[in-house]
Amino acid sequence: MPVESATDYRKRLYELKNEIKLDDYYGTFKGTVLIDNFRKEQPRIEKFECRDNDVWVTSFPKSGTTWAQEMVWLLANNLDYNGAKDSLENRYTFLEGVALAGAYFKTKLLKLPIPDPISKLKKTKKRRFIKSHLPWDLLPAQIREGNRKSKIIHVVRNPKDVCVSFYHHTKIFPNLYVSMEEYFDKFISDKFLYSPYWNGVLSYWNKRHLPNVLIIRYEDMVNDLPSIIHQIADFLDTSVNEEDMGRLLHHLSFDQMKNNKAVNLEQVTDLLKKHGMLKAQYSLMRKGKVGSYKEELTEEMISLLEVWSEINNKDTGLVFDT
Ligand code: PPS
Repeated sequence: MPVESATDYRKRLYELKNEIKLDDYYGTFKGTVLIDNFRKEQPRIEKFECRDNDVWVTSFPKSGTTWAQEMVWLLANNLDYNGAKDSLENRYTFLEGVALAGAYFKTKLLKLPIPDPISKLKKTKKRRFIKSHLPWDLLPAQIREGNRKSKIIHVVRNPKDVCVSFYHHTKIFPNLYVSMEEYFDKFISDKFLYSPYWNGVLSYWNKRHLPNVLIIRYEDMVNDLPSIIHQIADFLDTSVNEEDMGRLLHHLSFDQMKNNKAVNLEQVTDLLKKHGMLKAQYSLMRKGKVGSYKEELTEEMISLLEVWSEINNKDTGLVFDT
């Protein structure tokens, strides 16, 4: 890109930062944009009692969390495919879920009973599996201060594909679903749910040296899933033989995951459909590719994302193979 246009894009980013305001249902928590409802939850999460054998799967939304969750759960549970027929929502507790989507669905969807995640986790006797999209700075104090050996697997994905995937995900949140252009401006000016993307990702990347933190890349999962499976298995003190590997790869393939009701969010989307709340065609397993952003973002959007990434990801050592 010629230098003068990079300068133009920087200028545009700066303008957008000033122009775009936070929607009024949002609040900012240690710099992260979340539904204001999180205010009640934050002190409880801060004080949450972790256990050494807890397993966390964390990510910025749309980074391949569900895929990683299924892989991690199976590896940590002796490849119990029968147990994996239970929904992922039951097998994992979404730490901040009630404060975000929960509050919305609960009131709108005929008082759907969504259990309080923290009370549920306190009562759980078995090994606990926890999902969160919170950045490192908003995790419980015991994790941040290194008082527990809980294992944290953090998934990262290149921001261009995340940006597009997140846009499509907003179809299940009618109050967030706007045009791509409007959404894009919010995302790139760090005014969208869970923004800033770069803080979310780098807050974990900077902890990658900790023995209880493992960072995996979505792009590596797409390109070489067996290596990632071995890496996670090692991290969880287990192993996978050749025979097991074949079945696991098949189970985790895009087509299988897309048709697997225990992981594809169909139970939620069916409910939304039933209540006329799904505003457009939605599938959690949408494309499952690296680089599908090219089909939907304009050249200008791509250049803005590149300049934005250059500014925010300078000298961090984190690279995405796109
Ligand atoms: S969420 O809602 O934040 O939990 O979404 P998340 O699970 O993090 O990300 C959804 C994207 O992951 C893709 N995905 C897969 N890709 C390849 N193979 C498999 N098996 C797979 N499972 C999920 C999914 O398709 C979403 O990406 P997009 O680009 O939207 O297709």
